[in-house]
Amino acid sequence: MSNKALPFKRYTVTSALPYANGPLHIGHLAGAYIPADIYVRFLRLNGKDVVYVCGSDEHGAAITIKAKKEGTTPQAIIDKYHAQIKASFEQFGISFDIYHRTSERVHHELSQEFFLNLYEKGEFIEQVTEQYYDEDYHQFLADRYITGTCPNCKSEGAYGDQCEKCGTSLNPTDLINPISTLSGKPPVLRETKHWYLPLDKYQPWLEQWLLEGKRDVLKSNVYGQCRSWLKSGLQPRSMTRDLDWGVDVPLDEAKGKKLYVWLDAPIGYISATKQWALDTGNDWEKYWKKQANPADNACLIHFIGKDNIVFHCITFPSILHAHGEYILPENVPANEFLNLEGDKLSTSRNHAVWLHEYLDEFPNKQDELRYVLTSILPETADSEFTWKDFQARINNELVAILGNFVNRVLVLSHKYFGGKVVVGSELTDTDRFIFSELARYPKHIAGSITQFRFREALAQVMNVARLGNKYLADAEPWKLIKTDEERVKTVLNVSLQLTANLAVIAQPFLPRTAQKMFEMLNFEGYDWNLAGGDPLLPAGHQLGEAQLLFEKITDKQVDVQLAKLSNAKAVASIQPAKAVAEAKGNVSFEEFVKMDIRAGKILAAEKVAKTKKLLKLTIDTGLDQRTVVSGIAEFFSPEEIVGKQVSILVNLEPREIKGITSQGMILMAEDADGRLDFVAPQSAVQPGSVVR
Ligand code: B3M
Ligand code: ZN
Repeated sequence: MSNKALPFKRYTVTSALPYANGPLHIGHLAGAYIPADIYVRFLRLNGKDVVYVCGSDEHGAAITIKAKKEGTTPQAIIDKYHAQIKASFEQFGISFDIYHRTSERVHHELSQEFFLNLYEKGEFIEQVTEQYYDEDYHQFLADRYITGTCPNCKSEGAYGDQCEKCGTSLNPTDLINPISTLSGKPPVLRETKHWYLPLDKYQPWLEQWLLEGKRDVLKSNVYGQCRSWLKSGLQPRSMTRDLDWGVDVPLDEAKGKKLYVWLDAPIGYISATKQWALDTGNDWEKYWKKQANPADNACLIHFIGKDNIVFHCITFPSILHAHGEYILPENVPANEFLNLEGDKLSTSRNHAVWLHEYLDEFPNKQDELRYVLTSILPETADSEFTWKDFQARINNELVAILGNFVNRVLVLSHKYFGGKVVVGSELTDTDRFIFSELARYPKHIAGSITQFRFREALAQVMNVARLGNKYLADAEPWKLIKTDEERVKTVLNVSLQLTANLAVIAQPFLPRTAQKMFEMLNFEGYDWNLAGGDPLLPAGHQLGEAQLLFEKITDKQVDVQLAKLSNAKAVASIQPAKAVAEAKGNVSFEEFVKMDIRAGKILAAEKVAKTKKLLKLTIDTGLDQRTVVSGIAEFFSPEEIVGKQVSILVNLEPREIKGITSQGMILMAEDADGRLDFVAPQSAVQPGSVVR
């Protein structure tokens, strides 16, 4: 890899710290994690000294609001979600060097050190102001606890720190018609002292460093946002809050106050690096501090979603700049948002594909999700995930192109030449064309990656697979083997070299798949520069076993996922939820299996005379035809239920009801209003089928 494309020898790469207040979904992955992971894997393959850090953001109103909602403590929330998020990332294979958390002591200390550094330099403006206070709850309101109308775009529901509609960063007092989310009432103003970062003072510096210096560096969506903020003029921003959750402000006169979460959270990148260095015997300062010789400075890259641009391009760099000892970000490749099936992803409405659920439901299909999400990354505009598209990309691209090609090459090599790499007759023009393409692609892909164009980079990797597929299909070695074995040797040799190249360049995108390809080829290609050079597999080289790389996604799998989403929608629309019957005590498995529940079918139904609620049913249980008296007459007429499937407990002691012997019980669901519905198989099953 040329030094021009990757001029630094050391890289510090960060992905936004997710709030530990909920599980990860595909929107997170597509925003800040998959792109960063591709980039980092690419850097490592190029021999760069990289640290890739992330961790849970455990402060701020995002956490306290969630704790309040779940009726628990902030500590319980962060412990629960930190563990879950960390496990999901690990299982999915995001290759952080450390996944840290901001509740750790090392983080609190470093954040306080930053604050004191700026404080002692006299950077902060100290100001007593009137801030919103909730009189019912006896507390000052964090920005996120106040909503109102955005002064900029006039949309409702803007928060005290930011309008999510237009992205403008706000102060609570900017909001029109503010409301406390605690009491639901308009808050009152009270005096309180805070420490402000003078962003207005840094404005000239920011204009130079960011607007001039990064004009051709930042992605246009990022640059555009920065320009418009600077154009509207920056205001001092308070770095402290009246809150009871967060990092203590390290000043005696600020007892009970906490650091603003957007002061401490980005410092979380540094404290994570510190902890990693401590764990591994590294020097963290090499990754964050200005070096004696500027040529030795690390290259700092922040991967984030678009709602975090202002904090990573303006606030945090201003803090680093004011501190003075730290490097500044070289780039902030923020992505736009990913939508899902025609709608915004939403945690509260449960309109999401949750990573932990995906990992459970599609075991060992991490690369498949990586592939699909990389193909649709919202790099320049919002993009959309649909399950149909997920299926199509896997079946038509991964299975049909990449998987199919690699499998055929390996299977044929084993079949014709005992799994050995063989050399045949001289190269034809077509063969030479393949090699010249192989020499060209790695540079192009590297160029796309270093410009953060991951979709384009992946498309090129797939073009190499397409090239191989076409080459093989045109050469038809399976026919040629009868007439020209020498030519088949060459064709398979070229195909194997192509496969080896493909494995090398696929690594950043499809790490598990590339690893499988290495196993099949009995070859290790952990160096990007191997691709496009001399043939990778020498004559006589013994290959490994052929394995299948991918399998098709079925219509059924897609339907299950779509049904899940529409269920979630249905559930979200039922509100407020009615009380649910209290849980009963546990039963043992042995007790449970004593229940003999079968699928049955209603053969006949009639009202039980002189009752309002009872129907007499004749049921085909598969074992026999029997009579059951059921209290469902208020909800179902006899006519409408004849022929219906049911679940029936067949070994319930027979009981006399209104002079009729009832032999068993039909299972019904009953909601809080007492409404009943049948609990029965969704498609026709044979009567007598066991329900368990
Ligand atoms: N915790 C995540 C978010 O806005 C926020 C990022 C912090 S990065 C230092 O979703
Ligand atoms: Zn707005």
